[in-house]
Amino acid sequence: MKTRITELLQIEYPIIQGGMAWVAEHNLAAAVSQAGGLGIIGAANAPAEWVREEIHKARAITDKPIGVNVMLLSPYADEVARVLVEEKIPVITTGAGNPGKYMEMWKSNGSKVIPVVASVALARMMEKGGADAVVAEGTESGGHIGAATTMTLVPQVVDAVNIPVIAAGGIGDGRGMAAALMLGAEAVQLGTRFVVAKESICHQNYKDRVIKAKDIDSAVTGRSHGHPIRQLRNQMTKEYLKKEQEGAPFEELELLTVGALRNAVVDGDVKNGTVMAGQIAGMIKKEQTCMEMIEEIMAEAKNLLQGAGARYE
Ligand code: TUI
Repeated sequence: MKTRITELLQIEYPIIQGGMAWVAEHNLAAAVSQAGGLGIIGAANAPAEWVREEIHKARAITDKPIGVNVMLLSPYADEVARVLVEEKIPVITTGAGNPGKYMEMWKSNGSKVIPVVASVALARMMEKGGADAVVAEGTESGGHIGAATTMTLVPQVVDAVNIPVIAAGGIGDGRGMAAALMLGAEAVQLGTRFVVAKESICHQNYKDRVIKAKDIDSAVTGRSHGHPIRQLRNQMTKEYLKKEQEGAPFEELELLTVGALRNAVVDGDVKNGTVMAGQIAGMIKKEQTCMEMIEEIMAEAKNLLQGAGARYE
């Protein structure tokens, strides 16, 4: 399956792995790239030297291209941005903000830059600023989210820009991928499905919680202070949402979540930790290797797309 994204990124399949904080480290990224997709190391809130080491470790596993996601709210974003130049990273995605100030530095170094956007306005601005593609991420996603759904955002972004669009949010299998391509996307980005990959270093408790999740098991915290985060319901979200309803200040709410994502991903505290996952978690039923996931998704999507014309005559 060739699209402008497979050509641009020099990958076999138009499947990209999301840059999930703590989860998207070198083992997962290398496995996704080795399987023909694009693996991404998530810089999240990590210091630049951690990112550099992860890049080196991933390169020791695979010769295939690997990308890095820069989380723009990170206090280390400037340092990470420079490390990506030094390491000549072929593909850079960004999240949770506007990467405008880094664009020239990255582009002139030969990187392909792909901002994650949650609105048509930012997609247009990114195209003007020289982005090679955008990820249009719907509110079904896990973690930090925008307001529009994938179903509504993707076709509106596709209509608004000429650069290729990658769909994200609520996509977990070949049906979702086929649907996204029908909306005009030229690749998909998956996060939650890869959380439960065999190569994912995520704690087994976290993987089990994703696998056991039902369709309406996620909650969104932080709406009151403008940083909405989708995660699976637990004791922590219950307390957080209660406090939010009572009008607790940001500082008090933040106390509940300091280190909480690490506690869930690394230590397996799925009760009081932050279990970020998208709405598609309810459909994810088993651990598989990244290769098995990608091959299954591609086979299903191809089959659906080939039959799509004939089925509704
Ligand atoms: O960035 C994400 N998802 C994330 S980042 C993250 S890190 C974190 N860790 C612990 C606690 C809190 C956060 C977890 N999940 N997705 C990409 C994304 N970007 N989704 C939405 C946006 C976005 C939203 C607003 C991008 C730009 C924007 O406005 C830009 C502007 O400033 O105009």
